[in-house]
Amino acid sequence: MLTPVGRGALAVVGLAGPGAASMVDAVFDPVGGRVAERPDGAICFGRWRGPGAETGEDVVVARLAANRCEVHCHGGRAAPQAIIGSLVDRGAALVSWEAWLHSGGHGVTAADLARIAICRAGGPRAARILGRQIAGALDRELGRIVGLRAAGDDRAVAAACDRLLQASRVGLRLTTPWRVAVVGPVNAGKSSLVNALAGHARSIVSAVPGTTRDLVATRIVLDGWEVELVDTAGLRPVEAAAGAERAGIGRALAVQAEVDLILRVTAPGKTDAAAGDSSACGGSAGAAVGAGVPPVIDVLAKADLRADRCAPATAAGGDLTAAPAVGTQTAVVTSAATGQGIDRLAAAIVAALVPETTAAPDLLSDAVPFTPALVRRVEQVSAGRGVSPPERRPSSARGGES
Ligand SMILES: Nc1nc2c(ncn2[C@@H]2O[C@H](COP(=O)(O)OP(=O)(O)OP(=O)(O)O)[C@@H](O)[C@H]2O)c(=O)[nH]1
Ligand SMILES: [Mg+2]
Repeated sequence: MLTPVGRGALAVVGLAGPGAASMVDAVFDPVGGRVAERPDGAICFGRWRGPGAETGEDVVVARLAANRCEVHCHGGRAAPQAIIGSLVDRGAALVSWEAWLHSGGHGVTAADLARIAICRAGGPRAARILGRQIAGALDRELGRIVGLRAAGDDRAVAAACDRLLQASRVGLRLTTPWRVAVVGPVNAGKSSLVNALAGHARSIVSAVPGTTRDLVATRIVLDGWEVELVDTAGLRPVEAAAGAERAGIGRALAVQAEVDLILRVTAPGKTDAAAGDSSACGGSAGAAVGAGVPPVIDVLAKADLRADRCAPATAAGGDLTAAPAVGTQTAVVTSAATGQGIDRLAAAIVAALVPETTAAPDLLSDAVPFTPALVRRVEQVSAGRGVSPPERRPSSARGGES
């Protein structure tokens, strides 16, 4: 089945392999002639026969070729499953939709892989980049680099490969969200901050310190990029916490090593020392995303309560309206209560996670490797080992599609 499972207006079942059109004719009564006798590209309306005389389903069959058809039926589960069942009864084998996309008779190109990846794209920016790879950007660039190698232009090969490998940092994250941990002392306003960024009440907020006990993940899209915010249990000396809260603090500390960025939240009256173990945050301001240790953005929350406490931030960062740079001591001042600074924080998160968006916009506007195998292919070309030929799959016999 080529369409997502679930309720929908339409479902599409694909059938590929020798005799696909004839197999369809065995269970389908078309208006205007058998599918096997129609030209390629024919659209055939008719009735897919059910088990009884009165049963069946009105469908549209697209004959792509004698060995490749699509059956377009009603959405939901029952109609496509009945159609798939009748084809399997006649000998069709089920294959995954990914295998179907690869069954056109050619090898695995970057465009083929992008067609699969785009189904899992996180946000419009990722979809746009993968759309360009579907249109052939990466295949063309790999071909061009192989040509440069053949012409002996090693310097141009190195430059082109470097560009691709730089772009792959973002490319490898197009189908998995960037992860951002929100950490800090109990009651600092972490959950409120997550809710303000998400625009809905995802995490429980309360005045009781130690409310959040477990990791709470929330996926949002910031400036077109998919980001997973991970709310954590507030940090306080573990001897002050017991049971589930203590376990939660352990998870809050551990997750910081696994994320791309840390938001270190403090509230008025909470110094770093009061944070209990803020040094255990693990991150370091100034580190680049992806360099091993996650970088940190300091967030001074509850700005509405800190009327006379903005001075240190101003002194450290100067203009409070300016977007802060990761790597400086500048903190972002926010208030979940009034919305102050939330947009600025969102911009700072994107700038830290994907600095390429502004620093090197051209890097992502053309060929971008987006799977580890594609990155390896670039590395092979860069090392002078050429491009491995596309994998070829054995052509299956008759194949129904699931
Ligand atoms: N005035 C004001 N109060 C806030 C703000 N953000 C949070 N609070 C309040 O501070 C208290 C704690 O907020 P939470 O968001 O639950 O804090 P937390 O850091 O997640 O707390 P724990 O999960 O217990 O570690 C709640 O009473 C919130 O209503 C803010 O920007 N301004
Ligand atoms: Mg909380």
